[in-house]
Amino acid sequence: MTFARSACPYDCPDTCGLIVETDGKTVLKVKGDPEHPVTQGYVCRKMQRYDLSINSPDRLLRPLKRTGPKGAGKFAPISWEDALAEIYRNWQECLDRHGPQAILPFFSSGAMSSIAREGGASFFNRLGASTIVRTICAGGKSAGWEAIMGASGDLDPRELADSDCLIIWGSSLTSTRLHLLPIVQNARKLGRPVILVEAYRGETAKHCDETILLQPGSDAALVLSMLHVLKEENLLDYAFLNQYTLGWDKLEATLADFPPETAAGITGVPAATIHRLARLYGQAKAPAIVVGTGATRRRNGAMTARCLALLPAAVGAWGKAGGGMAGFGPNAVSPVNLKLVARPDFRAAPARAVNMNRLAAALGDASQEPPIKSLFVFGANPLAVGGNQAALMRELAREDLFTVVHERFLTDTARYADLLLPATFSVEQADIHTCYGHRTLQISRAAVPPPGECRSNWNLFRCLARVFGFDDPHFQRSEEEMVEHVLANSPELANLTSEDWDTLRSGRAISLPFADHLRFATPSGKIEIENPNCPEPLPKFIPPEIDRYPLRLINVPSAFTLNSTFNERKDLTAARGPLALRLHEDDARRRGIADGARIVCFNALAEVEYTARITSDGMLPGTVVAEGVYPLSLSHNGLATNALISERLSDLGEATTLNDNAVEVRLVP
Ligand SMILES: Nc1nc2c(c(=O)[nH]1)N[C@H]1C(S)=C(S)[C@@H](COP(=O)(O)OP(=O)(O)OC[C@H]3O[C@@H](n4cnc5c(=O)[nH]c(N)nc54)[C@H](O)[C@@H]3O)O[C@H]1N2
Ligand SMILES: Nc1nc2c(c(=O)[nH]1)N[C@H]1C(S)=C(S)[C@@H](COP(=O)(O)OP(=O)(O)OC[C@H]3O[C@@H](n4cnc5c(=O)[nH]c(N)nc54)[C@H](O)[C@@H]3O)O[C@H]1N2
Ligand code: SF4
Ligand SMILES: [Mo]
Repeated sequence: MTFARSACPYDCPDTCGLIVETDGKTVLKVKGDPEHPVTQGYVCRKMQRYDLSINSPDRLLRPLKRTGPKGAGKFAPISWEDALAEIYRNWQECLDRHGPQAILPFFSSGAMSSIAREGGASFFNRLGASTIVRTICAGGKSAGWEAIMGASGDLDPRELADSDCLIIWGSSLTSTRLHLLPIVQNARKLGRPVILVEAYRGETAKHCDETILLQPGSDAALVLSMLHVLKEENLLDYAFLNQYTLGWDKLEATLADFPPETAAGITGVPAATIHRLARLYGQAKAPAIVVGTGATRRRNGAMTARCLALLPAAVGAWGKAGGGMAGFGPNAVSPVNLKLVARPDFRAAPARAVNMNRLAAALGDASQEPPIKSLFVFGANPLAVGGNQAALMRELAREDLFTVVHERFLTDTARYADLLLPATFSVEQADIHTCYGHRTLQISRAAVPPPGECRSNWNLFRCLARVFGFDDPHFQRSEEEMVEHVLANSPELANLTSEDWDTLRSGRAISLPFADHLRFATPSGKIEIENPNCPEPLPKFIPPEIDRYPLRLINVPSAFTLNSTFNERKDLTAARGPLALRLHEDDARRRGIADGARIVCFNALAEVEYTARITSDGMLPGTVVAEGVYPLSLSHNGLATNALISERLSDLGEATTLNDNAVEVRLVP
């Protein structure tokens, strides 16, 4: 038996350290690494049986070529050489007839490690293909943060141990930020208040003193009203505001519009609760807010993030140990130079940028020059996670679209592939693991060889580079060589000690210094409350738009899956239960819906069937909640929640508006 160190590769803020037990050929067990400085040996329930995913009988082990209609999932084996030759033939024809921009790569966050995630970009940059705008996750939140805070790093969760008041703002952290839970529990043990501000009362609420439920999309009104109270009660830190911010006076003049009585009507939060929350926050010595992403996946999402960032500035929290904000990312800049992997310099000319949230629209737009004739998907499952699922399904079924998918399982998207190429798991390749939740960095080496004919992302792109005759030394590097190349040429690592390097090379994670929370990486060096470069120079409340459907649909991550990843695990999907929609009892009663009933949720885009789950206090009336991303094989009527999601983009950042969709619900007769 051998042991190897590794890291969880998934799109999760924790990037847990792992210990992989193998017999040299196969993975026997995966455990948490007790030596990891943050995750300390504990991993979530999804990864406690990572071996079941790695050794799954459903894993794709050899290249496959489609033999049935698109979507039917019928394939026959093909050799790698033939598959690569087919890609070459098809793309050469594409290049001749339409030029390289008729080819669109779609990649996202299936594997977050640096080379697996970014390496493919270098190939497509060299090819001159269209680019993909990757804003399906937190693009609105980041754009809002940057508009006011610049590229400043926020709190590493470890810093929260010093905070005397925690507000969890729209985060289901028992699912998505598990390693914050001990910090939350410890704060409560010490008698420090922990308040949850949410549109949905899920598991996280059980770990907080109080849950304040609001109407989805009304967060900015709550923030401005809290500021109104803080001003009235002399709880603003003018010394901090004068020294470290720009534009406060103008913002302050707008607060008169948000007395708690007015904000109560907008948010659904009682005026007395707003008063109490503002006082609690303003009177704390070092208050901290942990911001999830849910509230910012909206048409007013970036503005919501900008408004949230006003709170720690207004009370001078950034100046106090443990005070400030977490959830936007503690890395001011990436610790490793990802340009060395993605090679933007390979691009000879700027290319068309296609927004990943608008894939159905982009594929369907025959008038664009050139139209998209080939789609190459890796590390992503757009049919399951994007918007307008029914339209995307129609586009993917098009015979004239040559689709290649590099995957580990027969996902919803993979079923539409012309060629389906087998991908590795993280434990079968070398890579660098940065972390977007805390300031750690780790490298990992292959613990076992790839099974069957699986190839890692990087090895696949090296093969494609060879077939296309791209002989730049970049494509000659093995994964291990790429790891070394990137580590040796990342300026952010220049100050590592020799002890750090030893730790890193031993496969353990190192901790990097926390950001300096009084250095703001904006053009002025101050928190830019007023930003003249934004279409709206001042933060404000933008009311959620009214739609002709009466209910607001929001999406909540499931503890049993990670977006569409882990849907291959029957142990996890069985525990998660059927595709369900959670409704308030008032909304259910009005529609004659009982708990467990089969219902249809619909809007102008689609009709999706769910099992009804009724709660008396899970949300305010008017909100409905879908938890988790379900594969179509587990849907009731061949469509899942993402069929109800529009392709609209956020106010700044061209990001997803996943949580900004109106629907109606009726009983299935
Ligand atoms: N188990 C598990 N872990 C995951 C994931 C998963 O799917 N499952 N996803 C991973 C990914 S890709 C990401 S980006 C991260 C973070 O994943 P995110 O999807 O950003 O999840 P959270 O940060 O928990 O934020 C979601 C919360 O926002 C709330 N919310 C929705 N709308 C509003 C609103 O208008 N106002 C307020 N106040 N709250 C609202 C929802 O009720 C929900 O509890 O987690 C990662 N980790
Ligand atoms: N309804 C709803 N929709 C959502 C969300 C939600 O909470 N609810 N969350 C949204 C968010 S925050 C995000 S970030 C997106 C995520 O959407 P995606 O980035 O598409 O992520 P996943 O759904 O996890 O799919 C990742 C795929 O990559 C594959 N994969 C994993 N590792 C590798 C690898 O090394 N190589 C290759 N080639 N493939 C690999 C996995 O098998 C999996 O099928 O979804 C968004 N969509
Ligand atoms: S999904 Fe998140 S919590 Fe679970 S092991 Fe991976 S990094 Fe850790
Ligand atoms: Mo995400």
